[in-house]
Amino acid sequence: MFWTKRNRGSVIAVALAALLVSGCGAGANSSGGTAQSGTSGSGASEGPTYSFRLAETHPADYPTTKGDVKFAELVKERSNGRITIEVFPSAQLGEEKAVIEQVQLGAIEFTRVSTGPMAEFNKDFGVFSLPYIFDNDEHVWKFLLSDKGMGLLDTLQSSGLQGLGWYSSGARSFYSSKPITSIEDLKGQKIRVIENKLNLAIISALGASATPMPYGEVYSSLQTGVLDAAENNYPSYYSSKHYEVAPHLLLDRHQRVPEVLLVSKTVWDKLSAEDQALIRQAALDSIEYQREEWAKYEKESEDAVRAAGVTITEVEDLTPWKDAVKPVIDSYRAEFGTILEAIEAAK
Ligand code: GTR
Repeated sequence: MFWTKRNRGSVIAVALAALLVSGCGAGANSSGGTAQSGTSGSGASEGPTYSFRLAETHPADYPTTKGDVKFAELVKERSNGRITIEVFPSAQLGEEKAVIEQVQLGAIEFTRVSTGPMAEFNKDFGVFSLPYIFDNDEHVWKFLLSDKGMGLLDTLQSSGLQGLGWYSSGARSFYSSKPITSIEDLKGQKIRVIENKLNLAIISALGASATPMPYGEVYSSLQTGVLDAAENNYPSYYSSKHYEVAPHLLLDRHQRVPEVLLVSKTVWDKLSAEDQALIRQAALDSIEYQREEWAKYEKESEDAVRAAGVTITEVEDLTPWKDAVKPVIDSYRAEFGTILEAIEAAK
């Protein structure tokens, strides 16, 4: 795991690139393109040319990255090659929190991130970190595709971002370098969480100690004992190889934190209404493909970690878990009132 070092270099490179292009329109490269005359044609192949970048934390074979690539292909195809989006996988452009900041500035144009770190950038997005608010993935998707769910993508404008679509991310469970088979076993463990304040409250309600940390640092921290445990879905547990250093998985499925595809509002506002519609539709049309890829990889990764000898304990009774985190949910109920009601109604 050499991500951190490599990322530092990339972040500097990104910042420099941002300075260089800041004079020519939010990273948009109108290389020889002329503004659309608006007199004829469908518009898709007319107008400025753009070459954008999309930052992705996962490697190329991961379902979110495949979704990003599908999205980029649709945009390229439908604009007749005028708008290209290059996907940078494996956190080449930085860890999620830093990338979101760069996207807010317009230095990186697009990204796919978890809604977990987004909670620190837009308060409504914190709702997804509340534990046990969704029964299953079907429930998640019924909410995401509802008016309220799709409306959340637009509320990001006040945070300098525009949401384009949602991707699947399954359920998150705890895994540790020490045997864990019950809620009691988590007590006192140092657990890595995605960097947001809700996660701190949740982990402390479970009697453990939360360590917020970028994803790329978790493997080595588990290996060296800086952390005892972490939490994630099967695909990330497998793809990051965390199972090698934390081979005890406790399936409590405490969170279902969807993924979101974002564009910088600075970039978005410079696009024509036609290009915005084209990009938005391409994002929506990539969702089904990502969900299929997700379902396949979720199964593959579960099989792979089982085959690798991971100890997997299914939590039979979630009552003590739900009781432990209830005060956290209650303390956020007023803040997320109408969103929580919509989530409830989507059951
Ligand atoms: C994964 C998610 C990533 C990242 C990671 C984490 O499930 O797909 O975007 O947020 O979790 O725990 O940092």
